[in-house]
Amino acid sequence: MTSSGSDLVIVANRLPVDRVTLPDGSSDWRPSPGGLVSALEPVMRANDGAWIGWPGGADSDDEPFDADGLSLVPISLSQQEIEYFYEGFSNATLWPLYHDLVAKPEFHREWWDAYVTVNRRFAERAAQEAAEGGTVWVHDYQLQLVPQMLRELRPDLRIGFYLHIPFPPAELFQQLPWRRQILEGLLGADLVGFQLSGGAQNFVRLVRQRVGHKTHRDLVYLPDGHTLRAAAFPISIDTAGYEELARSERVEKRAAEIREALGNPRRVFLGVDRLDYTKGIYARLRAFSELIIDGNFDVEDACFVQVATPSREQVEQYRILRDDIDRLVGHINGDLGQIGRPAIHYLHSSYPREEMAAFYRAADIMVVTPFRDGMNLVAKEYVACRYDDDGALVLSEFAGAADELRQAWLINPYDINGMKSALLEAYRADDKDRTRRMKAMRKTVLQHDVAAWADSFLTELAAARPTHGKTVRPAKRS
Ligand code: GDG
Repeated sequence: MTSSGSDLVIVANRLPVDRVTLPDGSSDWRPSPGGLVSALEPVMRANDGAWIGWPGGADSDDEPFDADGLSLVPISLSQQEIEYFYEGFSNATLWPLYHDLVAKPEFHREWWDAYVTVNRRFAERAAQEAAEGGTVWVHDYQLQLVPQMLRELRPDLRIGFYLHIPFPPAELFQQLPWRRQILEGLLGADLVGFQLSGGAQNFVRLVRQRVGHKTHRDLVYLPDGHTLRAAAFPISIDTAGYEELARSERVEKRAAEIREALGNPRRVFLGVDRLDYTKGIYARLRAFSELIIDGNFDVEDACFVQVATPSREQVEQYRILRDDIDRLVGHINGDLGQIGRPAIHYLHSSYPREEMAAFYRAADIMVVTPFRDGMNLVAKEYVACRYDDDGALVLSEFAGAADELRQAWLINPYDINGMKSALLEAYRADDKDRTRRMKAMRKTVLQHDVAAWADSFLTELAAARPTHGKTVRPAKRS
């Protein structure tokens, strides 16, 4: 940040770095390469940007620092705030409520109080960091109160908000005891972005009904005279980056090794998810196992590799899920496996990006079956890695990605028989069918990459307040 502040401030729950402990016991930061970082990095650099977020861990009390030329501003959380704000209100109240009540949301007043306190801390820090007339882009469900809190502190700013998860229909959102406060929190923004237009429509309808503001299509007219726009900006991935990785010799070699280690079955099915109850892992493994039980193929013909990245392990629902999946995999492999040939290869672990690309390259059928998902980047990453125009994608209708990847084998994850039929069709599909579908999906993912997503959001944000402040400079494309 310069002494006069940053023209672009990103506010997200997590900083784009992880703390690592060095051999001498001291600690350092390592970039955590995610889609959001690679999308925003070029535009951050072009605008002297700053990123505000929690570095992980309790009471970290770190000073702002530069990592690889990016200016990072840590926000400290106490142990109780981690439990109430992060594990509690964010991940045990809002997460299930916004995902169609796949699990039952818990409502606790002390969790809400912590949510307000932590949102205020983020807003105050953003108010300090942003230059006069600058742009602040707030991300995701953990920080929905920040736009309004920031607007009160700094009316000169242009404020954007992007929700990475679905925004629920009024019938579900209504349950939230603090529904009005959340809506008002978001109303501090000039532009609110959603994955799908359905989310934007749900939001505008709720604002009309619950807050009473006048709305017209995607616009909300606020009493202070400013207008807010709510629109869809489907997020994407660094498509070219994934393809390049997939084409590398190391990844090709590793993909061949993986198939070899699996015993070179005719078809490899793959699932890659954070271990989360929204992702439909249990139902998908059951569907696969029933295809073996029904005699459609056996463990020499096909196996299922399920990568489940550890996630939110302090939250009870996630512990229960982990036990359920452990038991199911044990059960299926006990019943159906043979020596050296389990039906399911279950990996509860996280891997480097390169290894993920090798998994995508090794898999014939990618299985993505969430009960509800904002977008699902894994589906797009698989497509990006299939530069050979081969590979089949089985995709839930309830993932945001299904709106764009129409040529996948689309399924309803609640319908086990329907899912079985689609898995079998994908298993039996001929080369021509697979190629036709993959070609079309690749075209979509290549055109709509994450850089295009960030550009379009920031361009719309500038247009939402045209006569106001500075304009964010576009990223310099390499
Ligand atoms: C939320 C929304 C929305 C996973 N395991 C490893 C690993 N990953 C990477 C994947 C992918 C990302 O994590 C997961 O993204 P998803 O989109 O699939 O799902 P969520 O984590 O639930 O993300 C979702 C997204 O935000 C963006 O807006 O699409 O709907 O729920 O990139 O590759 N990466 C590495 N090792 C792993 O073990 N390196």
